[in-house]
Amino acid sequence: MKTFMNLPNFEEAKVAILPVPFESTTSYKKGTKNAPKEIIKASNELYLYDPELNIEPYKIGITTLKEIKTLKQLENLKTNKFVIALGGEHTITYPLVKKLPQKDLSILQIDAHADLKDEFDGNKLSHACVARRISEFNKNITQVGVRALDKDEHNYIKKHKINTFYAHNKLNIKKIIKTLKKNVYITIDLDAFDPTVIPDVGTPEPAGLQFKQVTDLLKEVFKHRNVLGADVVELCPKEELSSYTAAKLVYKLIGYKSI
Ligand SMILES: [Mn+2]
Repeated sequence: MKTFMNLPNFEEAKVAILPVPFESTTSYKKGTKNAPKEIIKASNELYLYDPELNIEPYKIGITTLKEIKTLKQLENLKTNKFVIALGGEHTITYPLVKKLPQKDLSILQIDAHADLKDEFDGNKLSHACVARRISEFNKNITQVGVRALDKDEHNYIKKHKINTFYAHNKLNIKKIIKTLKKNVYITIDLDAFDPTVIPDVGTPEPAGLQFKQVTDLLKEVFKHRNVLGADVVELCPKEELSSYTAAKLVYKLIGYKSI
């Protein structure tokens, strides 16, 4: 497999890109198992320089790990690098969060869906249940961009004081940051974006977030909190636009981690 931005892998790199082509419970459009490969392919088109930050973020050191295909292997992965996992379906977030120390940890979930269903299609580890599974051991969850959920999920949010910022309200970055504890894990389901920004996702949903809204939020999170890791999930690659935009988002994460 090619590496992110075609950079040579090296031991001392601070950031690790982890391809996770895991697809087992997709319910609508299929193909997210091809996402890591397509994001990495698109990453070769990125400019090295980031004018917003006035740096070349790749200089922090980026290495691309060998792909991981099972949830068990994900849970057992040991590395001291800042890992950005490329899904695959949203289920992969569960082992990635579970292995972290939960004390003072918040999960920032940028997503069109609440993913708080107890089960979906008879499966408790469905992509539509990932936040629910995480909430069973850590309820410090902040959701941004949500616009598709059941009444039951809404009741769960109220009952367990999940911090859900719906897409129909104006994005209030200050308010979002206030809900986050000292340490933060970031999971970005690409369906959070408006489908005009990233059309190729497993379960597209209209009236979503713009690219700059998300990067403005991420920039503030990295500035004010200690981010332990991140994932970018649910791309269902078809055209270059979506894969390239996902790659750009990953590079923005690396940039914000660098400053
Ligand atoms: Mn999701």
